[in-house]
Amino acid sequence: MTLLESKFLDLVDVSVRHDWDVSEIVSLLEKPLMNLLWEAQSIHRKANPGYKVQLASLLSVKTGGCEEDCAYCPQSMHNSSDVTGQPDLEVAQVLERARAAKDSGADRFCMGWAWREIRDGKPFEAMLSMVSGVRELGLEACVTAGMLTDEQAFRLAKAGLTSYNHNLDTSPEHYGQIISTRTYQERLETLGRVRSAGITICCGGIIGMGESVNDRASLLKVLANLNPHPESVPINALVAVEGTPLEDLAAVDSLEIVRMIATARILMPYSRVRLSAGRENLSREAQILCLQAGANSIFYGDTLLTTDNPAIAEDRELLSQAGVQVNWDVCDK
Ligand code: SAM
Ligand code: DTB
Ligand code: SF4
Repeated sequence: MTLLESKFLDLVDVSVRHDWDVSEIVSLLEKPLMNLLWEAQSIHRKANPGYKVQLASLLSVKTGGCEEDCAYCPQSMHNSSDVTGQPDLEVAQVLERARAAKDSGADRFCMGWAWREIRDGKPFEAMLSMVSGVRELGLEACVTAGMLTDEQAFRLAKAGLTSYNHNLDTSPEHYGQIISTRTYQERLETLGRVRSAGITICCGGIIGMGESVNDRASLLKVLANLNPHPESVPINALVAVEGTPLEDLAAVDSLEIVRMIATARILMPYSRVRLSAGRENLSREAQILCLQAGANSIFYGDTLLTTDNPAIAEDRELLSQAGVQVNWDVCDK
């Protein structure tokens, strides 16, 4: 870093707040783009020096047939997408995929179950073995599997789980338009159980579901006012899947994603902000703007849960063109 850069960064304020109100956040989301980018980038450079991007690989362990009615989700049994219930993957298959992810350079392995809530029994015991197996490979382990009890959270923590993903998805005000089979409050309670068990939280949302700027600000307010902030904040753009009630929605403008990421970075300076679903619709330049605005993680690997993600080779080229730091030693071995 040059002397001038370091003198500038000395002046940047990265205080961590938990008392944001919606109007302040709307003002950030609506700032002239250049000013928003300047502010987000300054905070990001000071709080997370070095532009390091975490690569998170994603695998669907239990696919389809979910009882919840999330309007965006191809895995809901209320929707008529092509995704049908599949047999659960077994521990050995999952660990093989985790090893391959590690060999291609991933730092974190995220596993998904299309469940409303975790039930005890054989699949939960298998989940615990997957978590400990992923940790033994030296990767961070993340699980997303719906609601859970205190006891289940405690057992996941004991198995070594790094993080539990449980998204709030949209604002409390817009939630009823998107999901009717569970409440916002239930989501918050699960997050509380995860936190109490000592597991880090991965919690974010989706844009492009017909929400207003106020809704985006309101979601960000809930996230930023959690204390501590979620360690990871995935920002997804809706992947409009045929057969879901949101299938006809137009792809969200890429600059809206940049704005959402920049604002999340300003509100939660030290969290890992993940540029998540929807990258297939983003140009290389839009993705680089997202990284510049403060995204410091991406989903890495050819598929998300049931939909496509950019190919590994394409991402490696993108990241090297952007000059960000990733775990290349592993990739190049
Ligand atoms: N069933 C669990 C739950 O809902 O927490 C875990 C799996 S669920 C598929 C994980 C997250 O994926 C959802 O909370 C949502 O944010 C995201 N997601 C699902 N479908 C999506 C889509 N079509 N576009 C963008 N994000 C999506
Ligand atoms: C998150 O926020 N996004 C990921 C992960 N957490 C589990 C899931 C995206 C799913 C996109 C639609 C699909 O592939 O089914
Ligand atoms: Fe089920 Fe999760 Fe999909 Fe909702 S988002 S339908 S809870 S898999």
